[in-house]
Amino acid sequence: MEEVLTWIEIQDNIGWIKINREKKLNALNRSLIDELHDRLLDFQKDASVRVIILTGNGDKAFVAGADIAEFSDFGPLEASALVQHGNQVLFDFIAQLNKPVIAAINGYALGGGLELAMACHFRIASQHAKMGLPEVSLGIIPGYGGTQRLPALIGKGNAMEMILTGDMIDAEKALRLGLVNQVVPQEKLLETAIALAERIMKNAPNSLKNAIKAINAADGSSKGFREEGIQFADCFGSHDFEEGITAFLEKRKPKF
Ligand code: CO8
Repeated sequence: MEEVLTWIEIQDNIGWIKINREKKLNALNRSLIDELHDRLLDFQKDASVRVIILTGNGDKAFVAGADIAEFSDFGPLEASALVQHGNQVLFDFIAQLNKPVIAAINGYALGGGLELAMACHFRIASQHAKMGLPEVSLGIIPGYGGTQRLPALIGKGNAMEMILTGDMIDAEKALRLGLVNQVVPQEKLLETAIALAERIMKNAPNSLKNAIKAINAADGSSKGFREEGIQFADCFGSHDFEEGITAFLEKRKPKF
């Protein structure tokens, strides 16, 4: 039987999606990406859903990144195809969805996991959440919009520091930088997300749709996203990529 990677529910006009791959810290593989797309599409079509809340199962991880094992032997063409597919059906799809999406970050949001949270329209983090874009430690760069959405949220200088060091930051620092909207204790995470959804749902759905479109237009041109795709694919096939990925899979530090 196929693994069920997401759990959904509609309650009081809120569409809930919980990512359910806890043993792998909810790492995003292609099946999970496709399943998330289908769930989001259903919620987009369902008029009873006014706001969507996306969270991870368990209290350890929202999403610890793209599934490293899945792309470990990829060359530039396969990497480019996977990342383009993911961007189209999930990351850009969420960013452009006509209903607000709130990420409730219940733990690690790393690499593709932070990129997923950044594609959402709001981010609420639990106090113990850790965020970062550690791709450079694997010999690649962010490919799911991170090089574009992070500077838009926290400014170019702060984004340079996070992406080039690959360091994780805690929730309080993420709040100071403007990466998340609120930080709350883990046990209050979902109720805080619901409270935000309720404030939003008081407003006109058509206005929310149009406001999302207009705010997204402030992101600048698509040139940056295109360049990210080119540089991302270029990393695959390099010696650094081989060493970075092999080191992760062998549970050791890479030697660059
Ligand atoms: N991919 C695959 N498996 C993962 C991932 C991941 N991103 N993260 C965790 N896991 C797995 C571990 O391998 C482990 O599996 P197993 O039990 O079978 O050995 C299980 O989840 C539990 O993880 P750990 O034992 O490592 O848990 P720890 O508490 O010791 O550490 C960390 C938690 C610090 C979060 C650690 O798991 C970690 O560093 N994970 C990787 C974080 C990372 O580098 N993320 C970025 C990935 S690259 C990416 O997102 C690129 C996006 C661009 C597009 C790519 C498309 C081609």
